[in-house]
Amino acid sequence: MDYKDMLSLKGKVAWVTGASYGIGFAIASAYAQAGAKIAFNDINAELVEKGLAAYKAAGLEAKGYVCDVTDESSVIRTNALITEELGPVDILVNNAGIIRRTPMHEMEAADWRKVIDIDLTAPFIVAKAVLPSMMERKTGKIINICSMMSELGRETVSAYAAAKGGLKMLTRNICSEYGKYNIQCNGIGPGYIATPQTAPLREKQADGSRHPFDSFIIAKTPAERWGTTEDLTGPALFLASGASDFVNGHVLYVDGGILAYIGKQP
Ligand code: NAP
Ligand code: GCO
Repeated sequence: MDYKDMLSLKGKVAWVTGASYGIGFAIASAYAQAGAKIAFNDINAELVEKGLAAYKAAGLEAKGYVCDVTDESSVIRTNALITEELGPVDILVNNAGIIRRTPMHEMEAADWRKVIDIDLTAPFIVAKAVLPSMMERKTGKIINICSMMSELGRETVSAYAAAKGGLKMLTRNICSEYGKYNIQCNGIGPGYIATPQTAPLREKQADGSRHPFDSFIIAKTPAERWGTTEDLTGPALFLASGASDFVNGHVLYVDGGILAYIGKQP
């Protein structure tokens, strides 16, 4: 075993969904630096252009595709294009996601369905598209971006928690069903990470003080800080590489210790 090359992704094709910016961009950038050929998609041409410019500015090569991950025919088409242009997908990261913060008794069913569609049904659709080739080649890594809400609830995020809890179980089921094909499916459960998705929770108050939710997260996190997108890259690289070939059906929480901690004592 050459431990030096254990985390190398040389020659691998990685598809990271919703990776024009945020967590997906950081993970795809790490994979590119580890030697993988990168494909990413986003929901419209403007975001894909923005993503392509960001990869270029970072000195990295990536191919961008316009594809809504909830649209099965578009996902199948995109998978075929990636296969033609880069090769069959070896590593899939189901990263695209949205959140709605609304008290459950006020939430429209249409909004609930949208969150479930993007955060839970889409990972099924994209994984389903890449699985046949992975099965045929007897190799593959599928990484689902889960959440603290795969384990915990909180006010206003019912649909998101239901979707991310479901995604944890989809992770275990893909592992159960396809482990015999040497396919590993694992999750990453990020703690509270500073990205556009969580920006409203960190907005400064009118008097310049911290948002109460921001202070709450600092107090809930033994590391006493928000995570950065870079904090997720090492774990994501591990789960995409040969170093994790016997790790399957696991959710790796990258949360600065939130899940281990009862919270700051008064
Ligand atoms: P983000 O900044 O909002 O990025 C999400 C990306 O997914 C955006 O590029 C978004 O495009 C794209 N997307 C949304 N719907 C899509 C669709 N139907 N088809 C294709 N792409 C779509 O979010 P993030 O914070 O980086 O989060 C990435 C993932 O990590 C999500 O699954 C999120 O739930 C999860 N997560 C985040 C945190 C955190 O603290 N930030 C913690 C745990 C888990 P638009 O710009 O058009 O929306
Ligand atoms: C929220 C947050 C979370 C995080 C993340 C935690 O409103 O509570 O947005 O859901 O984004 O998923 O792991």
